[in-house]
Amino acid sequence: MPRTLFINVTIACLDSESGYGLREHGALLVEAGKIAWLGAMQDQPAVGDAEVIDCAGRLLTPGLIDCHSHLVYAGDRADEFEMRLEGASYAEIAQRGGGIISTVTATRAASEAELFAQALPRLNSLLAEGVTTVEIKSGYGLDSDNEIKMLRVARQLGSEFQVRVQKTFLGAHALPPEFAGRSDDYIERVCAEMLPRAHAEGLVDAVDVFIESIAFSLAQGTKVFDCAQALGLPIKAHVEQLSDLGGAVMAASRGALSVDHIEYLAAADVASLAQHETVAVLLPGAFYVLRETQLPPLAALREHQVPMALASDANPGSSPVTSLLLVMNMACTLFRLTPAEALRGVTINAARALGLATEIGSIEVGKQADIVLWNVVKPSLLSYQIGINPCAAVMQAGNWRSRTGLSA
Ligand code: DI6
Ligand code: FE
Repeated sequence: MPRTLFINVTIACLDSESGYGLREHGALLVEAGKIAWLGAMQDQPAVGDAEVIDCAGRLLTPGLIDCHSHLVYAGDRADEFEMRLEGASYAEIAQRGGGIISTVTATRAASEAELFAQALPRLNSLLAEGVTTVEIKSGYGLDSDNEIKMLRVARQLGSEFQVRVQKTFLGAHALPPEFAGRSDDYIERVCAEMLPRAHAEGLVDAVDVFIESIAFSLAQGTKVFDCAQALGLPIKAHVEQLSDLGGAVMAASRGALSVDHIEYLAAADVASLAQHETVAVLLPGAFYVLRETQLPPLAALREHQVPMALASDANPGSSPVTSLLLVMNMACTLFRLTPAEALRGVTINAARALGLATEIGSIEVGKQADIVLWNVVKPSLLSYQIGINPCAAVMQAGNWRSRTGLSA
């Protein structure tokens, strides 16, 4: 395992309660896959045979973390994109049997190899911009075999590429057509068979539910969480995306890692997120694609110091987005996050949303050496530019994943 000393580097440590935690003229030692030392350049330790990288003042950050994606699926929904441009809404398309269910049909018909091949360019797009951890949800299988198939593909992506994949079971994403009119029976199936089987195969790091008028009720979501927590699994939820059903408060009160979307969350309910240390995951890609106008309760989130994460929500319907840098820009422009909040959203707060903040998400001694060197000298440039990829080099767990930009 290489020992590497970075010198003459500007480090956004993300190790404080706000801001970048910026350290200029710094140095950083990576050893045994971890961050072994960091400090001012003039204090750098004697490092023997370590490789020394002169960063010429460039910016180093933690590896980016995409804490909410539906990266594994088959087909596309470009036709629905056109329908929405002609005036149909996302909910109307779903009610007509399109939407999530059309991706379920395509995903059920695909083999593991086909799903893997189709997910690959999307994963590569994330990796090219310095993503070192990605969460991938099931939810387009909606029966045991097909949910397990999706999660196996997610696992395979993580074992064949230098990226950490967190697998989330989202069996309660939509009602499959064979259960039409019997949603309670489907939830029973999720709890009694689908989740336990996927968990028994070691495929579940967390359990998600979609609580919404076009998906499942608050009571049904609660039932799935009962089952997840009985298995000792962390929970998170898609809530308040299109309407306010009280899902975020319910999830937070059960200690959910995160509540995601939350455009329709009432400001008065934000205190319960703070109380239970639940992360607010904002998904500006879906907000943009659906031309949503209802903003998440940002002032209340800030007032209560709820950690805000940002993610791609990469999916074929509401967010065909595989660029976290673009998501950072959208969060600033659409939600008026500061560039510092945006970077926190894809590093330390995304790590919190996955329950991994003791291991990754910031540059601190003892944490895993997931780091990105960028061809920029200050962090606001990451949120500000659109369409340029300034990623110069990426290290995952102390090993180089790409280093072509090191000498640039
Ligand atoms: N909300 C989302 O953003 C994705 N799932 C969900 O519950 C969208 C899934 C899709 O439209 O395919
Ligand atoms: Fe989603």
